[in-house]
Amino acid sequence: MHDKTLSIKALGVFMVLLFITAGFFSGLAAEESEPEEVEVRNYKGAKLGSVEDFRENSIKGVQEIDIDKYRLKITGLIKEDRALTYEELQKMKHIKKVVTLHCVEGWSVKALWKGVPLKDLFSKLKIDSKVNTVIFHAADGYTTSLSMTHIMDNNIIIADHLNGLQLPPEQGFPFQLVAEQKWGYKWARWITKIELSANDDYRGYWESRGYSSDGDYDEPRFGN
Ligand SMILES: Nc1nc2c(c(=O)[nH]1)N[C@H]1C(S)=C(S)[C@@H](COP(=O)(O)O)O[C@H]1N2
Ligand SMILES: [Mo]
Repeated sequence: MHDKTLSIKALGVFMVLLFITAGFFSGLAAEESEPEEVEVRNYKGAKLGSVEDFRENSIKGVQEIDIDKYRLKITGLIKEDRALTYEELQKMKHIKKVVTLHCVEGWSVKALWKGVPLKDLFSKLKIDSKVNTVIFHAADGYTTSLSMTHIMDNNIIIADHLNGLQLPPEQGFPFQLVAEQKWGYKWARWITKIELSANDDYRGYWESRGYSSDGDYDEPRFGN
């Protein structure tokens, strides 16, 4: 009888110690793992939409970019072509903006974008003074363009972060053009090449299929 209570007590002590050690190690494991990235939904008083609110509508589906092989090419009417790595672009000055993307399909999402101003990228290059149009080429063969004036006047960025998260593949990882004031089809995703051009008649993928080349979302979507 006496022996039995002793061994029950010993077992009890053993169990308590086991729980304490297990707790200690799981605590350690929790501390070591990376804190989860949390999406920003409010920014300086602005209520933001969610990454979940975008509707995937790309011409060839989501593109998976191998970031080690990725280069952002800058070409066209410049003295020397450039090919920038993701790392080089991460080191450049980034700015944040709250901008709403409006798709012609009728949905829109307000989000916090962070990225590199094209002005800064271009200031490092010897660009021909004839350049008036910037053409964006994407990994899926998609193209669109903005006027150089629109880019400079609005300090247009290529975003690598959305609502505080690294840009998800669906939204164009590694870079999406934040074409503020323009319809969604101007917001090139998966940008691989920026071409400096003097052809202000250039029409990209949707523009050559009837959508406005100006693409101002407060104006009719079809025409010019
Ligand atoms: N490369 C590429 N970019 C693209 C498209 C596309 O098909 N391919 N679709 C455009 C259209 S029509 C819209 S509305 C937006 C949607 O961007 P989002 O997924 O970030 O909302 O991407 C634009 N950029
Ligand atoms: Mo769109």
